[in-house]
Amino acid sequence: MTELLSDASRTEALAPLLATGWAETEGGTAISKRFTFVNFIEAFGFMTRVALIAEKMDHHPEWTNVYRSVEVILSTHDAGGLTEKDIKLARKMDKVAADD
Ligand code: HBI
Repeated sequence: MTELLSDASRTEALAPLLATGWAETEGGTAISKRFTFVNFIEAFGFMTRVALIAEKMDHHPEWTNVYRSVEVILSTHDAGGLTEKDIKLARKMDKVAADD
């Protein structure tokens, strides 16, 4: 099972993600971000691409789509909080969103 991030590695890993719009949820067990696209098709395309990546990683986002925005929450349920898997998926999501 993937382990929770230590305080030091968590701080280091989170800094660049917080700079791109990710935020720690209350209690610190997850990170969240709202991605906004030009239209529904772009938003759904993002979700489709991320779904393939998530399945490959065996790590799945909690997310909601409303029209052209996608609200994402990442946490490792098995570990009860943030792990390297969440950090990796967050980085990949930022890449997919930027790659238009
Ligand atoms: N996705 N976000 C998230 N957190 C998990 O703990 C998790 C998952 N996807 C699959 C998964 N765990 C499985 O490895 C286990 O439930 C077997």
